[in-house]
Amino acid sequence: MFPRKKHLLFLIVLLPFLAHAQEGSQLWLRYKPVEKHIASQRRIGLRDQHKTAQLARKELERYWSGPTIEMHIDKGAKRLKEGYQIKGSASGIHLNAAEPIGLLYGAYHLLRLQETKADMRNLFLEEIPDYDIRILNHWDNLDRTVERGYAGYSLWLWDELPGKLSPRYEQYARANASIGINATVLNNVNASPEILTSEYIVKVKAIAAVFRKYGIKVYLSANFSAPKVLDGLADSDPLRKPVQQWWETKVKEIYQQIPDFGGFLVKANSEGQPGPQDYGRTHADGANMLADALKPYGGLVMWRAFVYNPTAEDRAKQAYQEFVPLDGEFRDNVIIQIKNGPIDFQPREPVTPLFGAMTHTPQMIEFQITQEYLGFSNHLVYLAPLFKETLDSDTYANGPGTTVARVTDGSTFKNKKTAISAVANIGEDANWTGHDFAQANWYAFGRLAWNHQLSSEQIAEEWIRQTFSNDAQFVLPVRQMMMRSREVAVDYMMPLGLHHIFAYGHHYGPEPWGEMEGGRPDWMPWYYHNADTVGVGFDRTTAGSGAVSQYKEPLRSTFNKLESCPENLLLWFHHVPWTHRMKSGRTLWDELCMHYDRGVHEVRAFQKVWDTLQPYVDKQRFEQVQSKLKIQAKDAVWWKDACLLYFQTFSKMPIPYQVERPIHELQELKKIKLDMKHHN
Ligand code: GCW
Repeated sequence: MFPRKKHLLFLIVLLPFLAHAQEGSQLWLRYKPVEKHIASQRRIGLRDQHKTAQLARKELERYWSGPTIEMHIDKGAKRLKEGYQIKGSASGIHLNAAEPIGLLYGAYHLLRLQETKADMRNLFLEEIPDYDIRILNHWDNLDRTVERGYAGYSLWLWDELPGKLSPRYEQYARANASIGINATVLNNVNASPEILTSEYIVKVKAIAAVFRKYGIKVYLSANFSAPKVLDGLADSDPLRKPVQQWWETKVKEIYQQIPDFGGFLVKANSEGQPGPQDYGRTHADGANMLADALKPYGGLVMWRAFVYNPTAEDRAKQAYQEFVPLDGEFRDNVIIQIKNGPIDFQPREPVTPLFGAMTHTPQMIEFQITQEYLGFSNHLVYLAPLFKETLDSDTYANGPGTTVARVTDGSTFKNKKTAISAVANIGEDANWTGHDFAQANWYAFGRLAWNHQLSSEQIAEEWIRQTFSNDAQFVLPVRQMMMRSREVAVDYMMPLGLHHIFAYGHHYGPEPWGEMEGGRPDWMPWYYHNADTVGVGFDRTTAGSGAVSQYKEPLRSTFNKLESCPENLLLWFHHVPWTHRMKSGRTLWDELCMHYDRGVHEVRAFQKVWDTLQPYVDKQRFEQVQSKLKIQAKDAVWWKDACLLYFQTFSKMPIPYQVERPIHELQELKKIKLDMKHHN
């Protein structure tokens, strides 16, 4: 019995939409077109003809099922910046902004309220973004591999550009605009100079043109030795006229093609990248040369403080030592980009002492959304709590309350331009981020970049409701799972302040015993855990490396004393005896075992939670997440057994008998060498 002709037609039309919705490709933007009869009963009023304003109107025209909306631009309302005001009731809504992009952000805010079934009876809200520049950093190479990327190859199809524009460029721009992200760096900070050739500038121009109506500016990572490598100059010394002129000419060419180009992100004299120090110059000399070239066009230099060298000095101290002496020497269109922690995006780090130490230089946070040290796209780890932990960390830069958020959002040091950044987790996988739940981390970064006072819970709930379901039976357990997931990952990977004990190179899985012949000590796990028969941990107190002295009081004294140091950072700042009594009364060794064991059991609990929610999720995404949780559960046991069996060779203490027994042999674990060439 063949299906009737009209059923066949119905299926052909509907199927792609259904399949489309199931693979996660729509992210949090699963709006349904509003029915004709509803649309005909309301008006989306707008006079302004600007493309971005018209785009806002079109989004509302297509998806808004509420009352009439009058949209208005008031150029005088400068204090709104890119923000907006929404006032209204069941009879009608007024959406006002100072700029067209504010209307677009306001439109997505209204659609978010609609999709999350928020109470819209009495709307009076005003949103002004906390940061002027809210920027993603793509560590995408021109060969389309993505450094530390786990969602497939890079979105940017360089070979087809500028002639062919992938539809994903606009989908990417729309997703970012819906969460207020207004800038992006297209290429890896380990930058190929080639991106600055005329051929690539024309390609970048084509992408920038797609992004423009969504309010997104394009930046590029610039390789400091481009003058020499691209055009054969004798050197790239920032104090030499020919080099300065090369950059002035190059910048002029870029702005001829891309009038609203954002500027350069620069990784210099770090991990082998070229930079001004190659010529005996300072970071300020290098950054200021680029800043001067960009100044006439309003361009910015985002100069990275991720610098460290294999010296006898504690790696955690080196960025501070290099940059604090330069405070105040940078041009006003230079912003120093600083990772949230002193080492490198670990599951937990103390706040970088640099934040707040430089009171005359604008600083921007660099978070990592891609999970280089948090299980790639295999582990469910919701990062908003990590981002908030940094944002809310008090630096005491200007007395108590000078949190990292306040130091970087301009409210403490009145910076002219403020910015916040994160390394993207986006690739060409159908669901954009590899793991369906990794989408929440892209979303969370955008929402916190817009408003750093939002709570991790609220952001999780918004994302769950738009991406999966508004049913409380689904929302609550999933929100709880997401809210626990970062601590769970810390527990089964590196609890109590342990850090950098993962596998060499690709960084996936445990290797606390790691040793690379001739490798740099500061790339070796033992450099960080210093396990011996007495105890474990890195002594960064005044009696040790002295890194604590880079913090303002009372942080310095708090971290310096074993009894006052927060236990979740204990082994970051102290070398602690295995028999040390923790606050729980357990020895350090028992406490360590308890954390690893708890991590394993909580991942298993995630599996159970997710399985009970099968009725609420489309089949494909349910099974995708279920499979990832199996990997995560296996990996948690791998981490627990590797670390406990390895550290036990030093502690020589029994694993507490209530802890699940190891199922691996340490010798076998030491033989594991994952082949992940394209992840290096
Ligand atoms: O996190 C580390 C990564 C490198 C990265 C570097 C950086 C882009 O292992 O892959 O290089 O830091 O932040 O520059």
